[in-house]
Amino acid sequence: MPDTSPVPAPRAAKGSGTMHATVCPHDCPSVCALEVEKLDEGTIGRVVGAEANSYTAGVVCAKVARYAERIHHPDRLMHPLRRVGAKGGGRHERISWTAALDEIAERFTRAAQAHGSETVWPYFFAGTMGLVQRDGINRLRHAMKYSGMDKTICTWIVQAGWMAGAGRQWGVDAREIADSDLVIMWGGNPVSTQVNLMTHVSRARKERGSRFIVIDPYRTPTAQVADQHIMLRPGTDGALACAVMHVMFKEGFADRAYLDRYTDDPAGLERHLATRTPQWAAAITGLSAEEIVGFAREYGRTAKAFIRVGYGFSRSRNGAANVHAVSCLPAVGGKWRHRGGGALWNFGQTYRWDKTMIEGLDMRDPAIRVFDMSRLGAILTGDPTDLRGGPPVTAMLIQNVNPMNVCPDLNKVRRGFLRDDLFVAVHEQFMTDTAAIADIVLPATMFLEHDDIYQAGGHPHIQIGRKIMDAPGECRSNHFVICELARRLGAAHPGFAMTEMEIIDWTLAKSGWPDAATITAQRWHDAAPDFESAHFLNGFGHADGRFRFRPDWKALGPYGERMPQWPDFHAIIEQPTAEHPFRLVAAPARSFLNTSFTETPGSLKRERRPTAMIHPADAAELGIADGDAVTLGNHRGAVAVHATLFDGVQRKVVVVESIWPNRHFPGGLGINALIGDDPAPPNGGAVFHDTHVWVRSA
Ligand SMILES: Nc1nc2c(c(=O)[nH]1)N[C@H]1C(S)=C(S)[C@@H](COP(=O)(O)OP(=O)(O)OC[C@H]3O[C@@H](n4cnc5c(=O)[nH]c(N)nc54)[C@H](O)[C@@H]3O)O[C@H]1N2
Ligand SMILES: Nc1nc2c(c(=O)[nH]1)N[C@H]1C(S)=C(S)[C@@H](COP(=O)(O)OP(=O)(O)OC[C@H]3O[C@@H](n4cnc5c(=O)[nH]c(N)nc54)[C@H](O)[C@@H]3O)O[C@H]1N2
Ligand code: SF4
Ligand SMILES: [Mo]
Repeated sequence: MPDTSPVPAPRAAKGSGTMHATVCPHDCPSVCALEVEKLDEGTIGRVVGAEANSYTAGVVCAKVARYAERIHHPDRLMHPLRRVGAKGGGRHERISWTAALDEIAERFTRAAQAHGSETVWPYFFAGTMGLVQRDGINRLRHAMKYSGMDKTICTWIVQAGWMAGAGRQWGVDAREIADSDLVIMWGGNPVSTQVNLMTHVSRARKERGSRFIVIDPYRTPTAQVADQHIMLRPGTDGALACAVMHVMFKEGFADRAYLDRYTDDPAGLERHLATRTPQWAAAITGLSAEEIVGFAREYGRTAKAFIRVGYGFSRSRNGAANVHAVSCLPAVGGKWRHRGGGALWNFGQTYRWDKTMIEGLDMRDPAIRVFDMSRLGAILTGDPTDLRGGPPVTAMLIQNVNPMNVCPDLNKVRRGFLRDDLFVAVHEQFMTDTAAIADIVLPATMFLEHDDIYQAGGHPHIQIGRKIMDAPGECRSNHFVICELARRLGAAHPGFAMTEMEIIDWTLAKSGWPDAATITAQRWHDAAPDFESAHFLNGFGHADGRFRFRPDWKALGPYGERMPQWPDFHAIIEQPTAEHPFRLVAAPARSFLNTSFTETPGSLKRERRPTAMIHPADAAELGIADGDAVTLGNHRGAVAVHATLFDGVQRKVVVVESIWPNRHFPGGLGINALIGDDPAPPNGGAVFHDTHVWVRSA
């Protein structure tokens, strides 16, 4: 239910500064409502969470609380740069904005003349989550018929898994956790990656004695504070979920009336699950059958049981099947019927945006090829399947993403970027690994220096963040760069002549939301669906309104055909072998946000250095002591880090929290050098936690 209570102004500043309401722009489900202290025209002080926002509830993560370190960082890019010397040598000289933009436009024009427009590839992701600054690059792409991309690097696999069953991208509001008796964090680490969820969990534990269970291959900071940590082998969640459902059917916890009314084939599911016993799942997950049965009974008997579906357990080759299997649980138990019961992955479809003006969708040509962004290395090294019979990529504009760090198979990505016939322009806030290999580098604004509008994944608020200060040096916004390039390239669309605020107002009006002035005055707009809709009590998102235990995987993507018909353990993960006996989980680090904050002193101090967390018994076998230099490797590459002995993992599972810049590794490439870029079924996506490796004392 939307919260419509009147919202007070931001709290008062402590000293002579002023407090400004804004929004955290980073790629995080929390999308916190912030209050930022402005000390003078060019300086910020404190950054705090808005107490009046019912989701943020006055809390922000430590790294954003220290934002002054990032926005006023001495290494911020201030001027456009042009490469001098060899590609990848990292040397650049200062040039003017006019020279930089002219050169990009000229190189794009020449490339398109030589190879056709699809040779140019605008590449972006969610460094800022603002819709105008993030997605405006697509307007240029559509106007110029440049190659497009599916945004497969983050939410793609979990989305396929969730949509397969539920068919609509929303769910139970996390604020309803106040009414939950059991909260399950499945494959996610909110203490590190979306701290606000923990506010709601902590309140429920205090106020109604709710239990909190974490399902994760390692003892994360979230698992540490849970009532129970189910520490399974990575990539085996499908087996655990099936065994839980097996017990629910067998022991009378299945809600037969609900199943008949709301699901596709409960009888077929029950038959299928007959062989998916706790013993079967124990062998696959490395858990004991007793632990699985105990968990199933607790879930089975608790009506108000809330599952927060994380991203982590989707980042495997079988991730979509795992997510779907987990999403079946609240349907089998009829949990959706209860306040505080059900599940949440993401609120994406709540917002019903009309993004025509932002993305230039009225110019979209469906004949133009669309790449899988996670296959960047394969694309740049000319894999014919990826290029789809089209020309090689010879020119790129990169905004809001740092692919030389974050993409899978970094050796391949680097080979691609070092091609002599490839021109790359990178628009960035810092000299990232990607900016360092660029031909032209452009300095970008930060969120307090431009206007934008934000939606959230973890809660249903629409928020607007206004520019509150001028950018330092010659930093310019993404919108500026896109519009200036459009002018030089002759791209025509009304969006190129509008300000950010005009685009925001157009988008709000077309999408049926209040206008920007109203939302700014209210500080946010709560777009929560009503109880019946959020709980799918009016039906799930498929034409027949029924949850699908037997999804139409083929309809969800080209690799769907290979997937199991029913929820199952899909045995296509990169299993350990004699040569590669370990499984690597490359999970997010608490003080970084992907690669952002890897430059701030506070975060660097807390994370210290790239570290492999290894079980003491495995370390003893390998003759590795705490703090030793070790190498992890497989057929894709080798990466040197330091070992920490850690008993919060199963044997033969190793965890390296990420994403450290490449310069922190002696070999010059980070952990993603070990990760495969093969597309996960049904529709592609990157498998960051599904890697087998060997571990050696260095
Ligand atoms: N090993 C491992 N690898 C992973 C993951 C993992 O868990 N483990 N997670 C994956 C996931 S989920 C994701 S989403 C990706 C994220 O990968 P990225 O999108 O690359 O991650 P970020 O560091 O959030 O943002 C990238 C850059 O955007 C820049 N930026 C921020 N705001 C702006 C702006 O307004 N304009 C411009 N031009 N630039 C801006 C920042 O300075 C930053 O360098 O990484 C993936 N890679
Ligand atoms: N501090 C911090 N915050 C972040 C980020 C960050 O890098 N650092 N990244 C941001 C981004 S882009 C995103 S998408 C979100 C992601 O946030 P989350 O939803 O938390 O998801 P992940 O980061 O992918 O994975 C988190 C957990 O999944 C676990 N995991 C890995 N494999 C499996 C498995 O097979 N089964 C199970 N059950 N668990 C598994 C990992 O061990 C890890 O603890 O966080 C955002 N917030
Ligand atoms: S928790 Fe996420 S949204 Fe909130 S301030 Fe930190 S990074 Fe930003
Ligand atoms: Mo992400």
